[in-house]
Amino acid sequence: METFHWKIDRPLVMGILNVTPDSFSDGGQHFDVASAVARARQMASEGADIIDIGGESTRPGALAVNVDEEIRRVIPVLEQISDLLVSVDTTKAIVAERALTAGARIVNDISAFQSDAGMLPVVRNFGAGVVLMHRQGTPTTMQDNPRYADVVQEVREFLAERITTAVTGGVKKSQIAVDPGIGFGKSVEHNRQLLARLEQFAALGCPILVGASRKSFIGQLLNRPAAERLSGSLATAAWAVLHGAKILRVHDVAETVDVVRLLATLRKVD
Ligand code: YH5
Repeated sequence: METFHWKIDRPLVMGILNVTPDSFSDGGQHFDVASAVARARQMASEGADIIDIGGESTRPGALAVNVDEEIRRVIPVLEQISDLLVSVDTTKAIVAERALTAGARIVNDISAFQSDAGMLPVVRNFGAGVVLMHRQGTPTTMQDNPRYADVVQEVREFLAERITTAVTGGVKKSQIAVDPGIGFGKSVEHNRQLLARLEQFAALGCPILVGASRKSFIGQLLNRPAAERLSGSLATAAWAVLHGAKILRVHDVAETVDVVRLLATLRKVD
């Protein structure tokens, strides 16, 4: 397989595809492969550049899922959408390896190679793209009492160190995208600072991914429940693009694609 290199001439939209039982209407342990495939195809038709498939809930307070269950959720769906550009949202090397074998090209590792020592070699050996994200703590405890002296400086230094570790381990810098990890062990003010000073991540020299879609800091800043965060998510997406984001991880693909396209049109001076 050819090595994946991020080559980005316009902001990319990554559509979120959750394949966790709680994201399906029956609410039970059963979920439908066909409806997940249909959702992926719908996002692609709406203009998603990447489909990010995840079988482990990473919401605050969520419990870990075992590897067999994660594989059982992710791989059957992935096998049917391998004609699309797919990233796999996992921290487990075995899940990543199975997903890359089934046609995914990118690993979205919210632990930035810190959960599983096998992950870096898998990314290197498959020549996969990778997203390295900052988080403080683990999903169970991360929102309890997040603390930083300077959140932007700490997150930037962490990501610089993870890039160095990856490159030293044989991953090409051109395979790497970085992510400040909005909502992962951050207060509302920490999230606000990361976005307000997003330009300060450009010096890392890798494309910046922002995942702010529907997250609770938007709800808290606007006093909106989860179902009423579309406007806030789109405003955040526009802000992020204008301040250097190259990949937007979102639930609402059609609306976000409109934002990206309109910004591209407005940028032209001729
Ligand atoms: C991310 O930022 N986020 S999963 C809570 C919400 C809404 C959305 C309370 N995986 C990221 O999407 N991967 C997740 O409402 C991610 N960057 C990357 N690279 C959490 C999520 C969410 C949580």
